[in-house]
Amino acid sequence: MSSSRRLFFALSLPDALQQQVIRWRAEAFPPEAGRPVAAANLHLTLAFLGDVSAQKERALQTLAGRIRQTGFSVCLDDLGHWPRPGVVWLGSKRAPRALLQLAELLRSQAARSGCYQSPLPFHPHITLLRAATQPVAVPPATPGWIFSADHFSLYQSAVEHGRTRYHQLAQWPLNNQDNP
Ligand code: 2AM
Repeated sequence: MSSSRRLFFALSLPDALQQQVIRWRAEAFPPEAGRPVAAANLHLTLAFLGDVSAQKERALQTLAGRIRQTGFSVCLDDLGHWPRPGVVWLGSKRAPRALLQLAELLRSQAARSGCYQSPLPFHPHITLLRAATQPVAVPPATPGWIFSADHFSLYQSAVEHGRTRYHQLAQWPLNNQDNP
């Protein structure tokens, strides 16, 4: 039996923000806009790893644990639609430099460990709707939600009873912004 797991590094959303986002989504988007991502599955992917062996997972966790990076605030003030994957996403007009640096580090560690990394530029986003065929006709929430990222996590993506579930496997702190 294979012991590989489908993994990704991500930022989670604080519970209160998660609830605000799903309430807004329910009001702003009609049912035909797409299939809503479950509240517990809302996250911002930093690096997608694909199917990873237990040995490679251990190595990637060790590397992640060595990262010393300052925490940062993310302003969710942008909204868009990607027709090809059919997703509506929430993002940031100006992603903080520290977020881009963290993702870049995790993605380069993943690439060096043999995990394929897409050549497309990294665009930090939270997928809100899948199977979304229409462009969004909804403005982003104003003035935008802000959340503080004080840790990042490793998740396993699993399909259980036909539904995608994300399980947090580990998390690592990001340093206090006032005391890097
Ligand atoms: P998405 O939300 O834009 O679909 C878990 O599947 C997470 O990893 C999701 O956030 C998903 O991004 C991302 N992901 C899934 N497959 C991917 C791939 N082949 N390349 C990059 N990211 C991927």
